[in-house]
Amino acid sequence: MSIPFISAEEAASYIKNGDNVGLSGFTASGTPKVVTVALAEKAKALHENGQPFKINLFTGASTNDHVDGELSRADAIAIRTPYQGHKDSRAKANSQGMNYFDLHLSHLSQDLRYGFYGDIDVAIIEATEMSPNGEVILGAGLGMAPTVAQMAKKVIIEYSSYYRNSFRGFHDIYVPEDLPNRREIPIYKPNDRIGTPVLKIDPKKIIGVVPSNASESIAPFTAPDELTQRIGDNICNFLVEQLRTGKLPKEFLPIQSGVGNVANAVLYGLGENPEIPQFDMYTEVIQDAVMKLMEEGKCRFASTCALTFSDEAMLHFMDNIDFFRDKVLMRPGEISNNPEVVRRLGLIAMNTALEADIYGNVNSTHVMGTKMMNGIGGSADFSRNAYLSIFSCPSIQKGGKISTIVPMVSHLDHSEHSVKVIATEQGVADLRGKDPRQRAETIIENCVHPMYKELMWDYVKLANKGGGHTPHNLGAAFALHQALQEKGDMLQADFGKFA
Ligand code: 0RQ
Repeated sequence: MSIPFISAEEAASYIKNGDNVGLSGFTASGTPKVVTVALAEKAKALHENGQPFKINLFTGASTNDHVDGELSRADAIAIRTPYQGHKDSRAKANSQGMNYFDLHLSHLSQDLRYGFYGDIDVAIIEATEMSPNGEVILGAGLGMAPTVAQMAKKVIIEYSSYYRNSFRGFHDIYVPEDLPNRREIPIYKPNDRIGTPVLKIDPKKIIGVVPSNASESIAPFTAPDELTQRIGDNICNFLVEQLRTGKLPKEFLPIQSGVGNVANAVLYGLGENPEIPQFDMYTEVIQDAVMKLMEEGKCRFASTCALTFSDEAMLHFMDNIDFFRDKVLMRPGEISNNPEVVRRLGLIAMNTALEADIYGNVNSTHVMGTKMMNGIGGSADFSRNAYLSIFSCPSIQKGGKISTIVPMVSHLDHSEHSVKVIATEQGVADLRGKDPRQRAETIIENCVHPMYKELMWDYVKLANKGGGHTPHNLGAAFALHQALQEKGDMLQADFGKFA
């Protein structure tokens, strides 16, 4: 069967107002790059003619400017899930111009297969190789590609010629069996292969192939600065102590690491610390730092959903692809983030907080409890089920006008039951085995910035007047947030009227 090459504009013409559209990819990696740009143009033209056009967009995780950026600016998204990280889609979600619901990344494939959100009308899948019988080699990220390709009524392939070498063998495509007869996901080590290297798509559903030669356009991460280095060092020293005291097995445990500069700094720190043994990763995203750790022999293997490499690092990966063939495996997000596997492998999960409270609850998503930043992403898939879940952040933001440790988080993503350790550049609070009042003490002493310590102790004294297992003064609990809102500085909080 021959599948025609078509233009991005023709591909976009098959996507209708109100369609549910599912994409391959995870972060920018493996995400379509040309059809959605044409779709945004189509939406703008229709809107200028007074006609409605919006799609419902389902992806593995965040995307790229070609997807969330273009479609948000064109006001072409009605429903969006499970995660976004683009300034324009963030603005849409916060101005109520798009119905965004923030979901654990491991959940969406199953939710879709069981029809929670309707059918998938069109799937757009980035392929790096393809045969006429619909066998596809995916690109640098999988996300939900297997599920949306299987469910979609129509499939559009974006055929990428950007990569100089073949990705064949880097993917492990596996979809869990249907309920109620599902068996265990048979991953017992990070490098276990359980599926197939190719994605098989019914060729009758493929309406066309759109050529693309765009890179992922991921900017390089900056080297750790003094602040992120201090957070990274604190976490590394803590992990070394866990090894010394036998709380971590001497072989170490596989690592999950979120994205961003702190995550990068921790990885650099692990690489440089001679007391940290060689390790594996079981994670959702690997960034530039991991490639370096592999070349240094520190990281043996990484199971991931995407290679979120900067363009420069991706070229290096391609140049040395044979070195990485037995060291990297990409899985669908449903498997890379699967709680069953996370618990079995006993991961050390390291994620980032916007704010944490004195009892160990964490907000990763909502600034001042109201404005969406990105979303929960995979952070709770991992942290709820990890052997050790660590959340980190700088102790202050915006030049000290914000303390990231507050009396009560203004939005809750990770409860005290999932958060085992909090780390800032000030130090580390190990919350295991501590009751709420002991947790407050260790968090304030070890993690709060010196400029906020007195204020935090004043809150504890006030809260303790009311007694209880987890003491709070409900009037004063958000006094720091209120001071920021009204006076532009949390340090101006005044508990006087609550005393
Ligand atoms: O503002 O951009 O104006 O400078 O928030 O903060 O410190 O640069 O942190 O980029 O690592 O992001 C939690 C958002 C942290 C991210 C979050 C302001 C701060 C700055 C960014 P500016 P930083 P990072 C893997 C796992 C959830 C998903 C997840 C995230 C900006 O890590 O989205 O973990 N996590 N996924 O000044 C007001 C506060 C603030 C604040 C920071 N308390 N109040 N503003 N900022 N704290 C990935 C995937 O799932 C794919």
